[in-house]
Amino acid sequence: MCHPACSPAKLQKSFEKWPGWTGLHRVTFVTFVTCRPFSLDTVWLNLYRRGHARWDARMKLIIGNKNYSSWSLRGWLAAKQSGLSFEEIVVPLFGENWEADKQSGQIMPSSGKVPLLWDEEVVVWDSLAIMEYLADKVGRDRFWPKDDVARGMARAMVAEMHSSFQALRSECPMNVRKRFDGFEPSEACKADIIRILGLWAEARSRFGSGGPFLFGTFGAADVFFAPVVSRFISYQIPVPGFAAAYMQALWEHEWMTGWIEASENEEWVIEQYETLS
Ligand SMILES: N[C@@H](CCC(=O)N[C@@H](CS)C(=O)NCC(=O)O)C(=O)O
Repeated sequence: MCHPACSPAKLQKSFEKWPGWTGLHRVTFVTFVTCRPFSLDTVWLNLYRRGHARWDARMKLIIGNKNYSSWSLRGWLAAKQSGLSFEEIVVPLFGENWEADKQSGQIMPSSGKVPLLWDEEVVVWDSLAIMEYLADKVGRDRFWPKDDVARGMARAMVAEMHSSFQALRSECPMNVRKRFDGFEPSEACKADIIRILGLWAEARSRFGSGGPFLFGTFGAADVFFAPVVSRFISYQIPVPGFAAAYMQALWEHEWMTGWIEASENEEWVIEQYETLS
């Protein structure tokens, strides 16, 4: 982060006339005092420029249990990908206080669904809306491929994930820490799995040369398919080698390892998601 010789006030003054940084994610400077290099995340530069940077004004992300809440994982990964600082508030789904929690001011705007993002007076719910709100705030390139063709496909894949794959979602609820033996998918669930593997294969082969993720570097499509990777692991879905390699890269991503560890440490158990339906 910032070198001590470089105060927030000085930075704000320097950058208030700047048109903004998009595309670049980190910028390196050299201090005049010590000639030592230091780098800043462009998200912070843009926030200074807009005069919004206040050390105590962190966004709040309301999520459900990390072990079970797949939409929360998407919202949380999107918040991580934004590079912005946020406070996470975990509300246990279907726990003894769930009905009361749903009525609380912080969850009410979504009518009782998580995730929700509070950014001062702004409230955004629904994982896709949260990701798009954050992309508006920090720049599209942080989430989406720059290339039009790749971005078109990434957007379509994310939209399809958000609206489809009902059989997979209902037969294989996310349960990060669990491994189920003997899962037999229905024909509809098999079709969902085959469709997803086809999408992954196309993204990886056409656009994945820059890294191990769907479109090379980690982005919006990985945010949205992360819970599917968790489901494929939990329900021991056989997958071809390219998909296994992608799943391993995602599972070993540092944000995922943090989420997995937190899931394993949660004490809440939702019985209906602990057995095969
Ligand atoms: N389309 C919403 C779905 C949100 C959703 O269904 N969240 C689940 C948890 S994964 C929830 O809050 N369930 C509580 C309930 O239905 O009462 C999104 O993308 O965020």
